[in-house]
Amino acid sequence: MLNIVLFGPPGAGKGTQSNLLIEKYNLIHLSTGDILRGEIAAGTQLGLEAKSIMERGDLVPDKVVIGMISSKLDANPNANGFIFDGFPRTAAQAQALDSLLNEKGTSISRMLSLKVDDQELIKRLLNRGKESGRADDKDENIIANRINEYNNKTAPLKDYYSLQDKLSEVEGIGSVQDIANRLNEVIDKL
Ligand code: B4P
Repeated sequence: MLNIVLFGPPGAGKGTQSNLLIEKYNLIHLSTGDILRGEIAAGTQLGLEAKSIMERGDLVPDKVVIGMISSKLDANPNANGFIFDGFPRTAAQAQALDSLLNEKGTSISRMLSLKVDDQELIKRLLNRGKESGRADDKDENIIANRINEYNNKTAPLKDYYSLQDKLSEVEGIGSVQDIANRLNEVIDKL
């Protein structure tokens, strides 16, 4: 199985690149952000709990997102592999993902980490905010909080995967196709 963690700060291009990778490698896309926004749109209890947390730019509790990923893994027993987009975001999530995959006799193949500077992230997210209406993309203070959450709780996961010799850092500035080519080059060598 090919199991990729697509990693990077908010606005790095994880969602954008995931859409290309799932086509090319026939993988299932698991985006915790998309799943949470789906719950909010459907007005479920989980969505109601997540809405205000996401609008502040904070992370949703580990227990909630780990449960979501666990049920998506169970729902796709014959998958060729998965792209984890926006998950894991904390050490507890990374450990839970390792044990969920281990139970299924598989593991993470590689973490691909997109490198983009803060100025470019802010520009991309404010731009998307104008079109998508996403509350967490409209306000520069909320974007700053998301970047802060990333630096404090999520970026250290690069060490977690590096210690397992599974980290590849990829330049995330350039055209969408150029970045896709860089990611493909790493995956094709696995
Ligand atoms: P996510 O949905 O994961 O949102 P994101 O990190 O902001 O977006 P993404 O990174 O996918 O966007 P992309 O770069 O593709 O999370 C939102 C919130 O959900 C979190 O703040 C948190 O509250 C919650 N959450 C999600 N997962 C969680 C978890 N595991 N644990 C706890 N909480 C969780 O795109 C950004 C923009 O850049 C787009 O407009 C795109 O068109 C543009 N872009 C992409 N590539 C580009 C390029 N090469 N050049 C120029 N622009 C580009």
